[in-house]
Amino acid sequence: MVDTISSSQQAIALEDQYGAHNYHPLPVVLCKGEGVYLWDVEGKRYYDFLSAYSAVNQGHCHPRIIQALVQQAKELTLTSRAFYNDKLGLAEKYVCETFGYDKALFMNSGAEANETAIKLARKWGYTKKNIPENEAVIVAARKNFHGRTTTIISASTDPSSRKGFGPFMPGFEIVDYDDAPALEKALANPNVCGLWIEPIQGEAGVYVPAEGYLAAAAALCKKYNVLLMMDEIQTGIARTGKMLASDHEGVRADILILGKALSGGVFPISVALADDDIMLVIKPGEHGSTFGGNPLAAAIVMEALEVIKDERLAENADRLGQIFRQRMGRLAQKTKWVKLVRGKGLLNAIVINDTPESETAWNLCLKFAANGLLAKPTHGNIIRLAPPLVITEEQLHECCDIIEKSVMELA
Ligand code: IF1
Repeated sequence: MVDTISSSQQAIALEDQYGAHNYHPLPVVLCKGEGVYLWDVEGKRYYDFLSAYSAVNQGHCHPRIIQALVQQAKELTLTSRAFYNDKLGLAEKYVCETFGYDKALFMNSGAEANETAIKLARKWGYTKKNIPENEAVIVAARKNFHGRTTTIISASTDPSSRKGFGPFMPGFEIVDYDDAPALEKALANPNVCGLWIEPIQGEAGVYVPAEGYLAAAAALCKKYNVLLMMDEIQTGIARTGKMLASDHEGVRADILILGKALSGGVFPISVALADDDIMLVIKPGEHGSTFGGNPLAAAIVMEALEVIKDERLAENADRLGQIFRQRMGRLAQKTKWVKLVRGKGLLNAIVINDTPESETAWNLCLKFAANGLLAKPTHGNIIRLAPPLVITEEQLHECCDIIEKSVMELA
């Protein structure tokens, strides 16, 4: 017999008793989402300023994407790749034409798409760059976040991602992010097959590199015959005011890694995109997953990306992001609590003027929630602020008012 939830505390108690304690959520229990809004089980409405970490760029339960899901779900959801299906080829063509690559390899989670990129880069290194077998090196950035598998955390510099999970995968070298000279030194190693970076470091606190860094990194990759593996899982799909954050500098990755908003938060879909000379190093039977490339995901991803284009969400993110940073900049002038605002498009963060160990950012997010807006600190004193890209200017101002009111309520 299936129980139902009748109160927030009942839901929280159930998760506490029966669920792994691998998260520390805000004490909010959500039961409905529509556009920029979420409702808790008591019926309170919130503005969503996290967007499921940029998976819900199209807004919660976008009707066109839900329609695509429901329609396909009634026909065929999964065949495995032992056979063809009538949607995957269409979705592969669609994403290749949208992002300008020869081929796509669909997976499910962002971590799996990153793992795919690692395997592609390594195998390309052995077969095309003549790196000695098992000696390929991938250069990653300090403070990166690419997912939570044991290989991916082998390249992490965050103790909370790594501690207690060794031994780690060899073949990763760390360089400071946003430091082109350090990058040149690392890429000069002939055993380096890939440079694996985010165009903006999301989890590190929405750290935007200096203008020109991405272009310099791309040029160094070309100079040293290294694949640029760009993780746009959080920054892609219009979040930063362009279809890809790399587009702000006209940079084209050799391996483009996408996830999250590929489905508008409706279904786990991720993809690695590359041209033939890279993608075809993986032969039949060497990589894949049960659900990777399923017809349901294929139907959803085409509609989810059509919505991004039809509703001009990149343009909206660009325009409203500027207004948002202006409002937050003015707030920083008025209060000791907000040190600065940074970001691009509608991927922004405020840095709270307290130590990372302090509870201030957490307490401020509790005040946001009491005042009808949901956000959560990244590391310590940094609060990521990222609404669905369908937000209107009027709603954005209302949210800035909530943020301002909440900050002023801090002691
Ligand atoms: C959690 C962080 C954000 C990502 C980038 C790959 C992945 C992510 C740039 C992996 C996923 C999510 C994971 C989620 C919280 C969230 C997160 F706090 F973990 F670091 F956004 F910053 N590359 N980010 O941001 O994709 O396997 O999750 O589909 O793990 O708590 P995934």
